[in-house]
Amino acid sequence: GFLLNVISHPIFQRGEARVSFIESHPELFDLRKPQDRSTRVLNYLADVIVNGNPEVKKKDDTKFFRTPIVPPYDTFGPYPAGNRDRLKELGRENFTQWVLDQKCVLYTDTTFRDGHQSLLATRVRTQDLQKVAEGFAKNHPDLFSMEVWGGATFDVSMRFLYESPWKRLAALREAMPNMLLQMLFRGSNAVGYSAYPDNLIEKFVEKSWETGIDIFRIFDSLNWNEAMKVSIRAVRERTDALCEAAICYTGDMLDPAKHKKYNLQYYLDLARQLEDEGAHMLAIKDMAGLLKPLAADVLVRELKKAVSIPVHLHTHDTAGIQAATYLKAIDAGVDIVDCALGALSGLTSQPNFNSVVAMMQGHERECPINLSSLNAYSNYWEDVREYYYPFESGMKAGSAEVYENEIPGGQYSNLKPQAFATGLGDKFETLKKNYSVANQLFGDIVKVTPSSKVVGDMAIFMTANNLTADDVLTRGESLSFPESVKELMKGILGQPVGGFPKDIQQVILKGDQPITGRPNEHLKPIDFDADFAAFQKKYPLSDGFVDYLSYQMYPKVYDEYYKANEQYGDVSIIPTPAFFYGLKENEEILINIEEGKNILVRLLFKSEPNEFGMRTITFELNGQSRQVQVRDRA
Ligand code: BTN
Ligand code: 3PY
Ligand code: ZN
Repeated sequence: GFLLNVISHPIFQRGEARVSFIESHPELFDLRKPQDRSTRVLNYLADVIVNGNPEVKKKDDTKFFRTPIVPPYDTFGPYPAGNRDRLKELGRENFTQWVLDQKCVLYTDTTFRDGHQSLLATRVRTQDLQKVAEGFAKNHPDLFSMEVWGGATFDVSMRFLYESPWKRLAALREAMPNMLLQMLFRGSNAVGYSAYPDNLIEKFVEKSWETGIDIFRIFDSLNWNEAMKVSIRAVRERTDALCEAAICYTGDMLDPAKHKKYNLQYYLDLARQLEDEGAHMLAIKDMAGLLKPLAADVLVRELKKAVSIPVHLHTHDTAGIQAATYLKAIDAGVDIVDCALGALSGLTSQPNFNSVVAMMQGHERECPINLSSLNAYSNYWEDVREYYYPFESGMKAGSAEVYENEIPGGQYSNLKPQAFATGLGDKFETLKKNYSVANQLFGDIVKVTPSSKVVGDMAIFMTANNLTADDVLTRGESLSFPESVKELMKGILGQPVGGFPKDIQQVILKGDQPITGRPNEHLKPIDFDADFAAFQKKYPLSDGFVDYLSYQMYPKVYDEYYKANEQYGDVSIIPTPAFFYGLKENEEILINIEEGKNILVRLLFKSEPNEFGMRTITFELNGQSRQVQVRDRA
């Protein structure tokens, strides 16, 4: 067995094995047969049953889950034509003209991306999306688009769910061939938190398109258009997808005390530049939900005059009044608005799709949408949402406080657990206040991933060390600031309008010189041939080039994801309750292990730990008894 392991190892087969090879590969001594899929699934379940899923901090054993009901649809029938068919037929320019010609307002459904990113810390798993994807595409082909990918979904799916973001996209692409699939792209930060070489950005755009993206919503976290040019050009020149460039909305345009930097003229200038740069559509990205109804009226009306591309409005309902913003924007001529299905809407998520459809009944721009069908899908999500209870933010009502702290919806649901993780659970109020103090220290910047994360890091740092803004400025020399804060001040995330305040920059950089050009310019282009080959050597079981891109974005996260997959196989097939909470004694689940092959797993018995701390878990697998040994790490 041992010899067989050695000679079948790729390193040995390439003739590169030395004695140290054997020492450094303890898995060669694993003399068990290669494990099949069901065995690895049992290993995963046994581990969760004994040790819990590390992501579930507080398990509620009294929780009862209803079975979510997938609304009926014609399984064998064809897909009705949707906007993806229209885009293919008309081409990009004629398609956007078609959008402009529509009298009725169009809708993007964000449930599959921003909805759960903003309410459930991005934890929704592929299978819960996939179950309703085909039916939704068949029942609602009249939507403008579905936002399904990008933003935080990319790393969270690998980091916490051990799922491939690329497989998720491919699965949704297959299930929704008639719908436009949209992603959120952070310009020169792609789906990461830092600047990447231009040729990596280009490759990422290309592969995302090939895997299924039809619309790239591109933004820069400081509204620095310079940083968006490479990705805008990549979408235009390397794909047939639509390039939707975003202006991020912050502050309060109509408040004379606040609008020194971020006023109407500022937004109009940005928008015109993006149109000149080649954007097919313009997004107003109101990531924190600060665009009030009266401001929306002015902003949309003026943008519609300033540019001749469709205007797409995105907001978060954190304060609770964003349906009013939509009504004003629709009256002012906005072309498309972003909504999330009822059960995943509201609060830090998008406005309620179902209710917005009802609001529009009788309006001259009403778009015919089957509301009772939407309600059935909302009910599905209401039940699915229960599975994810550990990831709820605890926010119970809308809050006008957002106008002060300006925390983006997608960040809010993460900040609370982050506060608890850093021991600041009881200082959340102070943390929120410090978020706005940190923002002012940085010169009042646009706050959206990744700049929002830096403001959050600074706020945590100040809260943990009991620092005021004055302390930072006067005693800063002796403080060691978080790495992300140093990078922001150095210019690694780009330039805000007017630059960073010199005093804080000096205090934080301590003599290190900031850059003012594009950070990506200083990064060496990747040699894809050599680098990809090295990746394949290190990760022989990867999914190839797309996984290589994941690795480039998040090397450590990818490495852990890869190891989890080696150990447990593809855990995305495990039903969500079992994935997070394991099984109760005598509970039985059905797992679709591959196309057309199901296994039935029942937990029979969990033993006490033996003298070595190992527990024996006894399952019934398709009626046969199977035992798995697991170390109890408690
Ligand atoms: C790792 O982070 O070590 C690899 C990922 C494996 C995580 C799973 S989640 C359920 C089970 N319990 C654990 O503590 N680890 C595995
Ligand atoms: C992200 O980049 O993940 C966002 O949702 C920003 O709003
Ligand atoms: Zn958003």
